Amino acid sequence: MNDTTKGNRLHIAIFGRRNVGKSSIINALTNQRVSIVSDKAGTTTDPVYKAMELLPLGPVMIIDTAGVDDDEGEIGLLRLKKTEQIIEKTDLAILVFNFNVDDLYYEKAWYKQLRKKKIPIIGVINKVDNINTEVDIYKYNREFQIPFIKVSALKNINIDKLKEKIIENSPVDFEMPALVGDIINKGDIILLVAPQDIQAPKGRLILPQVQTIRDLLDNDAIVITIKDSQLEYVIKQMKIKPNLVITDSQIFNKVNKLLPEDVNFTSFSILMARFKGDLETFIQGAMAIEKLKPLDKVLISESCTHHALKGDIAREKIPNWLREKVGANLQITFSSGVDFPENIREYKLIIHCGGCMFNRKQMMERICKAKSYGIPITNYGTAIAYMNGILNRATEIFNNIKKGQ
Ligand SMILES: Nc1nc2c(ncn2[C@@H]2O[C@H](COP(=O)(O)OP(=O)(O)OP(=O)(O)O)[C@@H](O)[C@H]2O)c(=O)[nH]1
Ligand SMILES: [Mg+2]
Repeated sequence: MNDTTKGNRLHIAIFGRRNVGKSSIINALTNQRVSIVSDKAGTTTDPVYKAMELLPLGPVMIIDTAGVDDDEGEIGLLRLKKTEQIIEKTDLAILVFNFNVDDLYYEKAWYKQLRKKKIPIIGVINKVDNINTEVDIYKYNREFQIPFIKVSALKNINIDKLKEKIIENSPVDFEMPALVGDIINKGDIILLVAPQDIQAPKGRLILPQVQTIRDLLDNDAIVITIKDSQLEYVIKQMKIKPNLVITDSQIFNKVNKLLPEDVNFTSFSILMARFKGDLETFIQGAMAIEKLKPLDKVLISESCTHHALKGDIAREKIPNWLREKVGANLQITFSSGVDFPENIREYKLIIHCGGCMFNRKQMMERICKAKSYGIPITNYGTAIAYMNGILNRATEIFNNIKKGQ
């Protein structure tokens, strides 16, 4: 990291000649009017910073810059210097090309500079809505060893694909949302329900449980961990109500019935949905269960390869619940580990595990892929909550968090 003040927030800077549509691309990516757009060359003169939540990626800093060909006169050179300084802060660069420019002098110069700093670059050929013939992508591939994507910021063509490329090419360690620390207060009493059944690994807790306990303790909560068989007793004995109950998703229904209605409650898997993925997308994805038809194809995907035991959540429980709801002939396919189908078009829904063995980037790549094909995606816990009719209750706790934090 070359700038300690920026933390882990992914800095995405956008470079290119005047008028190629840099500001328009930023507006399309963010779905907001962050930067001024006009057909006058040289509209953006100073770098424009926008800290924001780039869904489904998470918190990023997007930086718009002045045209790299705006180098005439004293002011031009000063402007260029400012743009060059941005390189120091850039984790990922978007280099925008004008398809009808043959002399790629500026692009090559910037490509070299960024390469020298080992900054990942995505080549964007904008304004494809204006092109009648196919863009000769070989022309670019010969000169630049970077991925290219053709987009139209104006017509919103391939902007989702560009987000996918951003995730694919970004460094792994960008900022992650909190696991649980931001939805609790210091001193809160948090009850964890962790069934130690046949699925539980011998002699230890599973990773989402361990991570949740650690994050709760780091945030000065009081953590009580119990088995589901003890829940009724514990609730009766407790003089004060727990501020939050976090349960294993497989016993969602049971816990829901045992808990008084005014006790907040969610699951480890729903915490993971936000931590590793995108809770909002997963909620929308779970709702797609309602629209499934009896012969539809569903993909159930898990990030680790483990031997499935009797009553396995992915291989047995979720398929049984789905078939009960939709019909016995629902086509269910499984994938595990890094092995994710190339072609996902055929699926009407993807149900993913919490991704505790994945980093956020890996999980995000899958979410973005699903989104760019328009395929709903959710995770185990979110789907189970939905099938049990308790998704609202299980996600209510997140409603109060300030957006973009
Ligand atoms: N047809 C078409 N026009 C576009 C597209 N993207 C941007 N434009 C237009 O191109 C012009 C320049 O767009 P800007 O986004 O201001 O370009 P810029 O690269 O930020 O320009 P400077 O700030 O001057 O360096 C505007 O008139 C936009 O409406 C696109 O995808 N298709
Ligand atoms: Mg601009």
